[in-house]
Amino acid sequence: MHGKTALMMLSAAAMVSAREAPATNNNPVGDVYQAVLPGTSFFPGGPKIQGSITAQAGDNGRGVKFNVHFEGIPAAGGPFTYHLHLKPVPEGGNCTATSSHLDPYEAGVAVACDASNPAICEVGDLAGKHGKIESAGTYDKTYQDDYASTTKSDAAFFGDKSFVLHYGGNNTRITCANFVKKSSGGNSTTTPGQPTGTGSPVVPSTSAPATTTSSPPINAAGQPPYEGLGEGEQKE
Ligand SMILES: [Cu+2]
Repeated sequence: MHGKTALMMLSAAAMVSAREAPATNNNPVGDVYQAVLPGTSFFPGGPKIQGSITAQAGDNGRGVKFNVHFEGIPAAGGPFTYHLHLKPVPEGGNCTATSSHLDPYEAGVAVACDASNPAICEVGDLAGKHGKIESAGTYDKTYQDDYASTTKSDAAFFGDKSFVLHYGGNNTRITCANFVKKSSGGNSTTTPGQPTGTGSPVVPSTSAPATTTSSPPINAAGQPPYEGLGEGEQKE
């Protein structure tokens, strides 16, 4: 009896050998990635599901905020799952070519993803961590994922990869799409409130009348005008 208990403890210890995914930080705020479904089925006669996943860094660069929007979810075949996959969809839309799930810490699927302990899940198992698609029609969900990354050098980066939407029962791939970068936050590495200027206070006093009317006075605190650069050009 004692031997059996020890054996059970040993095998339990062996089961937790997979590395937990670390939370990601310092993801570039303002970089937006989006994957838009083609609106066709990957296999003949399949459901034509439309929609997209939009993703960007969470608050203060912590993790990633996902906005998931699907339309045309069928009434049968659920609950549907979707994941970040390792490879992009090639020209022609072959969802099989996207390989397996994004799983840089080798969580695998032997131990089921547990939404209450998402660090043990595959990074790419978004449905496992944040919910499968349970009902027909339109699906809308926004959530924070602490383990995915929009930092190119991070192992959990998915911005050059894809996602795949599957049937629930047999895991068949229904449709897939590539993430593309939609906008850049720029080099916004400056922190607010850092010391301004090194030289003499050249900012005119408030009594000086402005001669240009195009830009409103936004700088009553006396910051050098060049501090404001970078806010104007946001389209890329
Ligand atoms: Cu998948």
